[in-house]
Amino acid sequence: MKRFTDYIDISGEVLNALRQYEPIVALESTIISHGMPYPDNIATALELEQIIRDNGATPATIAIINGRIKIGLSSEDLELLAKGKDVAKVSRRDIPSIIALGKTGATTVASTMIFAQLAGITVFATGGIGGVHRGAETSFDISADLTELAQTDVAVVCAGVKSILDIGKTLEKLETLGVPVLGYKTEEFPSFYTRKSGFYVDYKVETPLEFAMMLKTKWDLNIDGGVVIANPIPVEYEANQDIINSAIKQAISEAEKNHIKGKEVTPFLLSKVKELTGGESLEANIALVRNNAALAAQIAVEYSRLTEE
Ligand code: PSU
Ligand code: MN
Repeated sequence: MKRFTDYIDISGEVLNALRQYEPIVALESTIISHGMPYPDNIATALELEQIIRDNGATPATIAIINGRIKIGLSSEDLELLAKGKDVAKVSRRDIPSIIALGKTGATTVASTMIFAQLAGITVFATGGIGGVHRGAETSFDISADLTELAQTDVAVVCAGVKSILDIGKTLEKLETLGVPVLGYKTEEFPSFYTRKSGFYVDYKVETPLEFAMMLKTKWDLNIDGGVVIANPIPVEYEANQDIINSAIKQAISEAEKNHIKGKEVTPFLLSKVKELTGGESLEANIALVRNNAALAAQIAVEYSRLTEE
């Protein structure tokens, strides 16, 4: 009989950290293959790993390479994902096909959470999570990231959700699913490129230790599922709200015109917004993921201190 470990390759660096119960931070790979252009994506991927090390934790970038789940990627793996040829976008439901057929895929928030949990990693840094799309009342387009957050025990550090989504409905859905939405030094839920959204988090949290205490409490009580940790983009990197909003409007109307459906919707909107806003959005995007990697590492350090006793 095959066990789940037979499907997974863990890098030496990550394996070492797991064996010593040292803090680890998971990173997704869709952000590399579908989220940023080459070569900014590979440079950012490597930089995020270094930021995590500099903050006292071990980075574990996750993907499926030739049908193997990989936790901790080599520079060749990262290069392959960054060039993005024949790289599938893998959410929960894509996992069995991509693995069984020996293909290569980049993991979304949902699938990165699944693999992080299998490997025993509890903190994960990304840019933005998926959510409820605008017009979901007719399209039913709601990201599988939300149902994953309801059941998989991983804390996801993000800069909120992009306003390609309906932020209010996304927060309502997270409430229904019982997912805590916590803000780092903020009462307002951030909207990725900017610090504001007009919507609020459940609790404002002041320190990485407080986050770690909340995670420990949740999982000690067997309340399954993850947590959204919303970390606003640093002020100096905030993008121009009007430019972003008009790009998003145009991207959504082009998606409708072109009848984009299913898993293509998010990558289509992201690349249109990128195209329409040029360097402005890319620079903000890189700055916010760096900020998230640092906070995630600090939370992982506190969480492993709390749980080693
Ligand atoms: N939002 C972003 N950048 C991203 C994504 C979302 O601002 O790169 C990616 C993440 O990997 C996320 C996925 O998990 O898109 C959600 O896709 P979907 O909406 O198809 O579930
Ligand atoms: Mn969708």
